[in-house]
Amino acid sequence: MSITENSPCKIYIVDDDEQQANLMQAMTKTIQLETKIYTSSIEFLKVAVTEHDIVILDLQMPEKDGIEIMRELASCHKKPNFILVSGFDERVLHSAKQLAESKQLNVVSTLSKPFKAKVFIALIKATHEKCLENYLKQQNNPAIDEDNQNSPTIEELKLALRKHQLIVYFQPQVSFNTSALQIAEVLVRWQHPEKGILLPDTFIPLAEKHELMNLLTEEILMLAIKEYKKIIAGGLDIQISINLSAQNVSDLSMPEKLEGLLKHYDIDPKSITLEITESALMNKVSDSLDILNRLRMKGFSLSIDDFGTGYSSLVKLYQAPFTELKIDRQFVLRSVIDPDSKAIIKLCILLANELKMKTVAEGVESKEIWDQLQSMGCDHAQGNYIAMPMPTDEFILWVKNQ
Ligand code: G
Ligand code: G
Ligand code: MN
Repeated sequence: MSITENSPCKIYIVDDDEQQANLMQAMTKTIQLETKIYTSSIEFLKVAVTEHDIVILDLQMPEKDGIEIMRELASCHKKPNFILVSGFDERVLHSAKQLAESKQLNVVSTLSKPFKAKVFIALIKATHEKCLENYLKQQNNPAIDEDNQNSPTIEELKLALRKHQLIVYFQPQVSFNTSALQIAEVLVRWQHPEKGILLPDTFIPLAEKHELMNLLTEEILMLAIKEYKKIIAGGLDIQISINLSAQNVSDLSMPEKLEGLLKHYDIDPKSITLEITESALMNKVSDSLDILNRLRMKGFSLSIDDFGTGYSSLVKLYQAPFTELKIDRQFVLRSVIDPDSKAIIKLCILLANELKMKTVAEGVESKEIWDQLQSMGCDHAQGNYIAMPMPTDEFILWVKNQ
């Protein structure tokens, strides 16, 4: 049996044990998914796999083992979605997964042999749906393609700042308990005259590299304040959260500047949460603590963003006066298919509760994820299941329709 040649998300089974491979193929067949089997790892390495494909990979194989396969694929920038299978114990699978992730390879899940058909089928089904969805998303929005040859230059970005081409969207965060809207995150977009709406991933790293983040953040703050004023004028009583980058938390005068700006527009810092990524705290620790403490004293709430993806220690989390912990979407998205992600979320919530911090899950994309995180005691949800990021007018309408 071969997979449909034109399927955008192909499924490969790479296992030297023919019987085991046939069994897995028969299981996926029950949900109408075709697969292609490779019992030779060397043969498999010749395949042009894409980032949308799924590779069910046995770790233990004679010619080249699973770890070698992942290394070779990573070295030629082939990054499919792996499901690792092994007869070894869980720890081996777990560390193989860590290794893969250190090479920026995506391991969707791991399975110890023998596994239950039901578990395997559910995993393949969920993974296939997710891959297909990502493929469609990329088709509809080529700007998120990392290899996009069309990526903007720093000169274009500087011009965009001068011509005020940046805009802000709002994405609601609601309470898991009451579904009530609490706060909206401000997310920047670039309304490019030719390329359309560009996402921050295409220009924030560029701005960071060229030390343009302070200028960019000033512009975003101005936009956020103006739009927030419109939201308040629209009769809504909500708060907003704004993202800061590492370069913003190294300027010692930033808390005073920000306070002055808000005073000018008659906005109470208590209505504003500042989101700072874990990796931003890696810089000069004493400076960032100085800045964060003064921001907190002025009344701002502070959120640690993308928690779990950086390298910050528990000590740092304890030292900095954060009021909120945002669980990174990579864990949230996988919480319903990957027990390790679920375990990490559990720990994040426990830790946040101990430190009297609020928890926010980002990437709540489905009812399944909502139910999962709700049952785990997370406080607030943000994600496409609730609403996508929206321009101000659309956001106000959305709130009024709730
Ligand atoms: O929608 P989303 O693609 O908006 O955002 C992608 C990433 O870009 C997020 O992780 C977010 O933290 C970051 N980002 C979005 N808006 C801003 C912003 O205004 N400032 C900074 N520093 N980062 C932002
Ligand atoms: O700054 P931060 O990483 O918190 O920004 C949130 C990011 O998550 C934005 O890029 C936003 O577009 C994205 N996002 C929000 N909801 C969802 C979701 O349900 N699924 C996915 N994949 N991304 C989401
Ligand atoms: Mn954020």
